[in-house]
Amino acid sequence: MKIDKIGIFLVKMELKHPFRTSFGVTKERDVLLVSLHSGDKTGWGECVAEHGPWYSEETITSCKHTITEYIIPWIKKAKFDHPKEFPSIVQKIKGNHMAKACVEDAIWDLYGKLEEKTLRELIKGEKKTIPSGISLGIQQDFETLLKKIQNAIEQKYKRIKIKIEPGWDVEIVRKIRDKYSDLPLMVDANSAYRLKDEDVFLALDKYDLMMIEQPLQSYDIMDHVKLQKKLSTPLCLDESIKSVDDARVAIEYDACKIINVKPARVGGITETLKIHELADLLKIPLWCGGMLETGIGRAKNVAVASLSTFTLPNDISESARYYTNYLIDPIFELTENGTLDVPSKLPGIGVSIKNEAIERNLKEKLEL
Ligand code: OSB
Ligand code: MG
Repeated sequence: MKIDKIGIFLVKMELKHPFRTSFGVTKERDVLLVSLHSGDKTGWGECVAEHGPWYSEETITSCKHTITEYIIPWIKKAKFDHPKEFPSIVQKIKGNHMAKACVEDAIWDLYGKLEEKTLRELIKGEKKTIPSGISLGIQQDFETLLKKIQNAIEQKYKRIKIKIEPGWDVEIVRKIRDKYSDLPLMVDANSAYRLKDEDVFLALDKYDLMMIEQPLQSYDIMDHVKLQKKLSTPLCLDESIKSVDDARVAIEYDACKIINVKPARVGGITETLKIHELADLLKIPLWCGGMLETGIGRAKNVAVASLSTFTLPNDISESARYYTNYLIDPIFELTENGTLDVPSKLPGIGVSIKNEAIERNLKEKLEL
């Protein structure tokens, strides 16, 4: 693949509502976008890192540094024909998965455009529509959460995930279950607890949750093993799984029964495909997580969620959920069945990029 020109864009995206998790509140995101140009074709990637190192070690500033100082100069020098060769080009860079994934995404998109194939076709995703779930942040009070749940049910989201933290957990779930006894419901702690807090999870175990996501610290695999043994509710790991090897260890030791795959967390689409193969072999259900992506990252996630092992509802909501400034056309809209259509008309990620929407909120632009 011949890359003639590379663009880096830092775009300010204001969220419609603050999104609160156990590790902090997000009101706006500075989104880093990478564009790779070959002839008249352009591939796009979105970096999902946050402002601070709360969800993982990476930040938007560390990603910009790693991308501009290392990844871009290295891919400019390298000769490669297929996006699957990208991980070997950047192999010497330890970690920095979100930085790598952003550039790898742009390479896949560009490759799709050059080959005139959709990303779903390139990765052999089987589904043409994907089930959509919604992730609801921690709210100021239960009434506000209840309204958001009611709206999500009316919109036909296939499952509701609520964020939990100490003080906003068992009682909240009990009150939701009082009102909605059969609602497909799950919780995500973003590592807010330790094994000594197991009583919280023993209590949650009674509420027929689909799963409990990332209750303990990301490095506490053995503590997740101990906790899973005491629960009938499946544990799902998010932050703990940074590679196919992490997935193999977690599954082998029974630290979880389900994996939330975020392609950016594991370093890109190529590593995601390895986790898909492992999950297929071991019959582990997957779903695609989200990081408050704009349409660019969302379109990539939708294609990934079309893989056959991604059987559970994904944290991929419709475009209107977080932002009003749409970077893509067409936007993703929830169908009456609570699904999103996997783009099939345009190659690559299957959506057009609206340059004027990027320009509107541009904070910085680099050409490399
Ligand atoms: O843990 O899944 C998470 C958002 C930011 C950081 C971490 C997480 C989340 C979400 C939102 O839950 C998922 C989404 O709708 O994009
Ligand atoms: Mg999570």
